Amino acid sequence: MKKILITGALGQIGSELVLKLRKLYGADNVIATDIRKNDSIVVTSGPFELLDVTDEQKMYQIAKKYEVDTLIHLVALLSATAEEKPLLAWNLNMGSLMNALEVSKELKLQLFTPSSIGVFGPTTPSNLTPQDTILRPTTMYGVNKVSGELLCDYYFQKFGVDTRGLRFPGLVSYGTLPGGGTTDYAVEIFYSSVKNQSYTSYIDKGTYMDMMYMPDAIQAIIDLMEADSSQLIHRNAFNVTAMSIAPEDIGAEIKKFIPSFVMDYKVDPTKQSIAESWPNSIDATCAKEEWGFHIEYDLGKMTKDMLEKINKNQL
Ligand code: AKB
Repeated sequence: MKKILITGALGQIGSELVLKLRKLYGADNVIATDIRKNDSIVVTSGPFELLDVTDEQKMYQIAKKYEVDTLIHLVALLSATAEEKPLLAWNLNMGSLMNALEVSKELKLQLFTPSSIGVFGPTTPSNLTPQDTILRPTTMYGVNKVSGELLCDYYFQKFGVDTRGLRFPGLVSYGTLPGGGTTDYAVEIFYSSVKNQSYTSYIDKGTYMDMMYMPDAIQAIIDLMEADSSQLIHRNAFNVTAMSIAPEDIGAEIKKFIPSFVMDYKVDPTKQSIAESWPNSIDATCAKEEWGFHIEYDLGKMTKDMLEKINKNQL
């Protein structure tokens, strides 16, 4: 039985992952932490501790107190915010990962931390981007994520820490909203379509990026963490994706459910240039072969579910 500590538990991934893991492994075996506290079900349905991830000692103390064997480190400043505050991004993203790696080394924990399609850059092949390819990102977030992958490999090779990671594409979800990402438009568009029957996209039409629906992302984390270590060649970190789409593709799908939906564009130059430096589509073959990565949601199924859930939540 696993005992898991999660950082950034109130964020977009954490708030759904905590609940799923508590169902799977028992509420008491999933310790949620975040820098803030609220009255959500994540806080009330099992152990919760306040944790500033830049405080290594506190991270160590909580991990030791609960005798966890696994650390899922989710805290990160995303791409658009990191471009505005590069120094803060470096200090938070890299400092907190070093703390997670050190705590994992000391306490012999398995460690998962997300990487991102942000590791790729303008010189990376942009269609069906392979697992092993050029990693020369032009964003601070990308620099952080490439450095993070290398550090996780280093701790595995040098100290035997069982590090694992996924290069997530944009994640679409109806629970907690993402913040500060380039791909956030793919979540905003659903809320705006239900509320206003319209959406102004800050990403230009024809800009393709990979996306994935949150239930598939959560399942991928669980499957990767459960996978036999000896089968993993890539570890840090696997390409995973469910769809390669442009804003107008989501718009067309929404229109099937909301015929009055209209879309226009007011491009944000910073976010657009980040999006253009990322691949159009990535290849997840290694994840499929090494630990059985699979998805349940394509664009059509995701759109139907998102609109149903948002409508239900608004009742
Ligand atoms: C972002 O847009 O920054 C993230 C990511 C793709 O890592 N959603």
